Amino acid sequence: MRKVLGAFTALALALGAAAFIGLPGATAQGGGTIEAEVKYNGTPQVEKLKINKDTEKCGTEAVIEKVVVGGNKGLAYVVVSVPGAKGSGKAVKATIDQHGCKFVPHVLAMNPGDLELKNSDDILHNIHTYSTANPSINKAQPKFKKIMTEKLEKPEYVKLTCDVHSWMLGWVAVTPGPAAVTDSNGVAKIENVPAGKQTVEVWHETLGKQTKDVEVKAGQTTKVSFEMKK
Ligand SMILES: [Cu+2]
Repeated sequence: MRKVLGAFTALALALGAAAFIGLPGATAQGGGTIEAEVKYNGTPQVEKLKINKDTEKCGTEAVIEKVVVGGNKGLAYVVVSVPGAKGSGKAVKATIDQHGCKFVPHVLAMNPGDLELKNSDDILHNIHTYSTANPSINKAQPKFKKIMTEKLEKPEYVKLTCDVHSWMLGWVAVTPGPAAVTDSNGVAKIENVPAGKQTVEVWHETLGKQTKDVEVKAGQTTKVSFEMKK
């Protein structure tokens, strides 16, 4: 019996090693990759605001990134998610920082669970969320409180502000399935999406939401493109 168990363990270890180094056929859960490209045909909307509060940490100018358009008309800060692929992939610890009196990143995608809020500014901030599915949060985060953890357990696009610094604005997308946020070229990649028919949802803070159906194939990249309109 011991010998059989030993052989079984050796086989399990070998399989584990194959998965680890990514041999063909060892793709996690037989999933595929979705690569979404989001474009915007309008003009970027980035506002600059003079500030005179906590200037030693915040600087004297705040940049409000409403519509950020990069190379090739790519739209940044779009949340791309696959709501139907619930429970796939592994949960990652979601962290948002308050740095230079800005929420960093400006848009964060996470699965339902804990959101870690960091204060690396050494000044008082205040976490104020405008949520409806999740309980609304309105809590001071003094400079000595470097990290706070809050629960966001229901899928929702949550607006995040600070009552101390009126210009501070961030978004937390709590998505049931895997998600990613587009980069400055308007591209986001989601890996390990279960093969089969999936609906891809894109959401932007001022331009709204769109969906498209795609067919995901194991071990392959499925490309999908969106154009957001005003
Ligand atoms: Cu603040």
